[in-house]
Amino acid sequence: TEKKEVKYGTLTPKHRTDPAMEKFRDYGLGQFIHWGLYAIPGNEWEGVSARKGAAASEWIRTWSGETAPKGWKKTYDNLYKKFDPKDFDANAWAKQAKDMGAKYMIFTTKQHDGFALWPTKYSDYNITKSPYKKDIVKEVVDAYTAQGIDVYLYFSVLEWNNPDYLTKEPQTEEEKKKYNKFLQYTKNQLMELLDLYPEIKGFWFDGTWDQSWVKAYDFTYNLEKELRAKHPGLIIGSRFRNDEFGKRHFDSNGEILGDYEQGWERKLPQEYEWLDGNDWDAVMTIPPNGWGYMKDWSGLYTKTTDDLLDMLMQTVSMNGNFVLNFGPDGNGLMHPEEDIIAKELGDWMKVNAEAVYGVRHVDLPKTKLGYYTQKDKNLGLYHIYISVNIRSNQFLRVCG
Ligand code: JFZ
Repeated sequence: TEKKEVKYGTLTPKHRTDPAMEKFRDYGLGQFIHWGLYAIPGNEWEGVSARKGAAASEWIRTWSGETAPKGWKKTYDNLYKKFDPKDFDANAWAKQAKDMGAKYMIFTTKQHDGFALWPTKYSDYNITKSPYKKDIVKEVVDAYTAQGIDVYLYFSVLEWNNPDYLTKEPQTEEEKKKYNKFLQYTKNQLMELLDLYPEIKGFWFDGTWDQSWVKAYDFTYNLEKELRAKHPGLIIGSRFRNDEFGKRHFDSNGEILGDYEQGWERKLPQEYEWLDGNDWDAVMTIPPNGWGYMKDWSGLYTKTTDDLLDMLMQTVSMNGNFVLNFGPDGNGLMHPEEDIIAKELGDWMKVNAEAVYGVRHVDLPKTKLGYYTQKDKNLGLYHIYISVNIRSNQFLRVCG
């Protein structure tokens, strides 16, 4: 097939071989943390659940209809005045993640509500205006880095309450002016994050689906270049930008945009071939949906440790990283069920880590017993592990 002329296509090779990317490839297991103002309501308000089926708890600001409290959006936007997590201990989080076996973590610097957990110069809607005041992003980056866990920053481009934000492509001169201001603000914040936290390994972008951003391909193309120039080795997923034809994740020639495929969210590929040799991560919630703290898990199917181990092994057997989400509450404590799962995963990882870290896909027919992974193929030490998705069992080692 003929190659299409794409000016704003991919900027990086399909398979980066620099040390930063090789390290990414070996992580196996990661932790996601969604924390922000939504942690205070925990998907309910004054005894009324906003669940509406299984709507995502971090989207509670969009609560509408008969059950929504009066003036809800205003109430939500003022929650920062109550953000004072008295039990927050970044070192305790990092220790737990380490014990669980996470090699990297992704932390929400700013979700769709626009509230920044770091003292950004570019918006007043940030942590310094809360009673807590201190730089939460710094606490997290420092604590995890000290545990040897690589940190990636989640960043939502879209902001629900920013007057300069538009969802549609700007049309009038006034709209263009406003949106350009927003783009500059986004760039400033990203550069600021790289200045403040030079230890970070990458960004996990989100909220990039609106037409305003899609049509800003010239800006986003150059921004990607600038971010990479400022921070050599930076890792960016495929959810950051699109080409001039509006193609997201993959450009119009099917080339991956960014360094790894970022579309595996609460779902896993069935076939290795679907991945087309690209790097990837899978991000997973324990409840069906909902990334931020959800006080009440009753009536929802929540994944068991065995479910998650099965998903972890399926992921690493296909060369992906499995990233498990945690949503701490408004005081900074994990959900009690998350604590249990972290411990159980960690216990399993202590025995079976060899089948998870630095492993690669094995070209063998699938087995119902579990998943194959291999290591050290290049050294002629060819090991195949069969993980069994029952916690009491360990993987079987087959040497060849
Ligand atoms: C986004 C957010 O809206 C959500 O709150 C959470 O942060 C999650 C990790 O990311 O949700 C998405 C984004 C993309 C898809 C699905 C949910 N998608 O591409 O299928």
